[in-house]
Amino acid sequence: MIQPTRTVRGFRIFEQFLSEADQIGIVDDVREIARTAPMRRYATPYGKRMSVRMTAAGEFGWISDRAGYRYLEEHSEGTPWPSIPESVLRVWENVAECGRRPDSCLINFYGTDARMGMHQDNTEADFRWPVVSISLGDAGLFRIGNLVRGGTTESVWLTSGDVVVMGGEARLRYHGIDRVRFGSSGLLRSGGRLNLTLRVAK
Ligand code: MD6
Ligand code: FE
Repeated sequence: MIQPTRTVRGFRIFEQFLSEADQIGIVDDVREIARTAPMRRYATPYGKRMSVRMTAAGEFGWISDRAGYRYLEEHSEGTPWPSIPESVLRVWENVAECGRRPDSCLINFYGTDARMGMHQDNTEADFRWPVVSISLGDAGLFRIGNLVRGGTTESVWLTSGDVVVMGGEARLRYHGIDRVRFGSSGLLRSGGRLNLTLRVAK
């Protein structure tokens, strides 16, 4: 199995895991997904809107609204989410080290000033399965905390082509994106950061 280049509080980080050609291929696949299931800014249960734009692929997409966070089988009434592209499934196969395939791929887009507050990924049915994340485009400052809110944190810059595996004892650690270094990568013509997270939702 391929070894991570860094491990921070149990998050296994594979720096520059994807070649430029791989990255371009995934961006093309994401554009196709966004044509079918357009990116949206969801409301949170607390009544604010997220700054990040989101869509999803797979059997289950992740959504948020005033009623809470959850996985849904459709992105608009009766319309299933697009399937997870092969280019993305291949990444999971290479790093996830588990017997399941993901059934959900959440896609986040960060424009200027977008960020994501500290959170746990805890809406999946079984925390034995890891979450695998792919970063594309502008660099994002990823903050890693603890199993409960608060306490000390460590931050790492995730750059285009980096892959992170959150599993094992790190599976329920708090984490977030403090800021994006807008314009730091040439991958996306108009700038911004894309992050894909693969999960076993159900
Ligand atoms: C992001 N990532 O990188 C947000 N979650 O934009 C996440 O929230 C995340 O990177 C679970 C595992 C890895 C992640
Ligand atoms: Fe997360």
